[in-house]
Amino acid sequence: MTHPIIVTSALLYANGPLHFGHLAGAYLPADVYVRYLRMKREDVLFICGSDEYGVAITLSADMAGRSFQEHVDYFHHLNQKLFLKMDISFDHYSRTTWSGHAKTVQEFFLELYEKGFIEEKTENHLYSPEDQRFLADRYVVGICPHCGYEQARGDECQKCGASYEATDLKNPRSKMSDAPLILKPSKHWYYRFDLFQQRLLEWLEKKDWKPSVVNLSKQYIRELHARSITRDLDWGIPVPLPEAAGKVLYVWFDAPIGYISATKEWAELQHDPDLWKKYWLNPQAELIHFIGKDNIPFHTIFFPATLMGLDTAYKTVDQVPANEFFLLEGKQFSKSEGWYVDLSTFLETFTADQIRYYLVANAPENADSDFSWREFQARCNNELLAKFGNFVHRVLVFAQQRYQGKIPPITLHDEGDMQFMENMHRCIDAIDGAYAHFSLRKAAQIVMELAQIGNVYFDMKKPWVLAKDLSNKHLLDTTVGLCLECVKTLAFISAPMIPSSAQKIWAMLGFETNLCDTSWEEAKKNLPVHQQMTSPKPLFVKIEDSVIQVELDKLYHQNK
Ligand code: B3M
Ligand code: ZN
Repeated sequence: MTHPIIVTSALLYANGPLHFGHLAGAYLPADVYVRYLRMKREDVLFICGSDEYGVAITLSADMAGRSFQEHVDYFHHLNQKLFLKMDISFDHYSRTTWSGHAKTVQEFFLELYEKGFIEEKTENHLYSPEDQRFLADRYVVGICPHCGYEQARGDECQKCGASYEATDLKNPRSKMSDAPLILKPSKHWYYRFDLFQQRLLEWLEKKDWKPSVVNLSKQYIRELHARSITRDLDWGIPVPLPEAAGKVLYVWFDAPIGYISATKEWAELQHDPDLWKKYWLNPQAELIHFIGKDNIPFHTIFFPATLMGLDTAYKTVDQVPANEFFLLEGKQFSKSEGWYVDLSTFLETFTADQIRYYLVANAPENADSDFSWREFQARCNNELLAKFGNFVHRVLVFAQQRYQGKIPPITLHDEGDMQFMENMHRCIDAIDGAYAHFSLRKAAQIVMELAQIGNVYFDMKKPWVLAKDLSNKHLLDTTVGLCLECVKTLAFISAPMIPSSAQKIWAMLGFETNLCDTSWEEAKKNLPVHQQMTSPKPLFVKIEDSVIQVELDKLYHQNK
């Protein structure tokens, strides 16, 4: 154990169901990494929760005909269930409507306000008399002030690319009701991010992040200015000032603080209310934020700058393994356009490990990647089933038939045997490095490489031929013994990515413990000779073309 590590995944907006794009971006990479750290015996805490405030929630609730609280309750519980089904092993999944979150956020706000980092300004904002509400940029359309395009968005024009304030739009209208908007003065509170520019630049210099993350962060630091952290909304954390009635804190001010409040809630559940400090008030601790690329500035600039304004020295982020976007058959996921795969329905036909493997092997680490039904089928059939599952099953079945399921001793070592054992240890060390550096694609390649090495060894040694001549007993023992060592090694190295299948292998090898709680160091330890294994069962089933065709028809049918 080296130092406390806190891993967070982006708090998921509670206004829609979890989908593959979310999993590929911020949740599965984090879960694989945390499972690996647990096997390395690290002190790691995995924190997440539902992000339940913000104008996106209010509009989604209005469209669903639910109250805001009913709406976030529905999706908070639905997504908790989906994360469980996907084996995403958070230590705590919180939510930003829990009372302790508002308390922490308001404490932060008041301290920053009293220290002079927050200033008040009254400016004109776009107001809909018909809806009787101010509208955020994303809900405004109008005529682009630069090119006259009539459907320009509130913050930038899709046609000429110009960016501007929503108040610069001509003939601004509500995106939902098309109601005309007027300019109305409103007081808001602005955080002086610009005061932290130098400190952020020096802080960023020491980071060894992906160039895409560093470059985007530097761009935001260069353009830092005071930004409004309050909104005219009737859903959010109230601004804790007497003159701020009706104002709430901007969701991106409160949500990242949710990582801290969620850890406090977790500590209370451990009956040790100060336990959170080991992760957040400890300079030796390590903080890792798993996010999608659209959330980078909020995690590398705005949240750290918020913490830098406080007297207490809170941990600021050490690693930001931000992923690119994950598309569906080449297009962005879109619930509203019916371009999505319903995860609950998906899990009625396929397994969590099948999609986990596919998303790991196809992770959008340095470029957008794509979910293709045909490729999903190919990966599951040609790799998971034909290479990995087939090797495990044929070895366990042979050992069951020839040795009544007892693990034979490894005695002889010819050149091929030594090479096989060395390959196992090489793959263990290689995947150790891949997991440690968030390289999921490489990790998946290593698992399949070792499975293939196992298949080649099994076919070369031909144990079914050796078994015909009793004088080959020691040779046969070694062949089967080494193949079982390879099966065990595959279970270890695949456990972070396909935990359910790895656990099944571990149980079939005769272990009654939880593989994911077993030390990584055990991976190179030989199996106990004569240990009784259990009867082998296939790990995966073949995905037929007809099944995929049904899914493709469903996708194109639901796409409006
Ligand atoms: N809910 C954005 C998103 O879901 C936001 C993340 C908050 S992390 C503090 O993409
Ligand atoms: Zn324009």
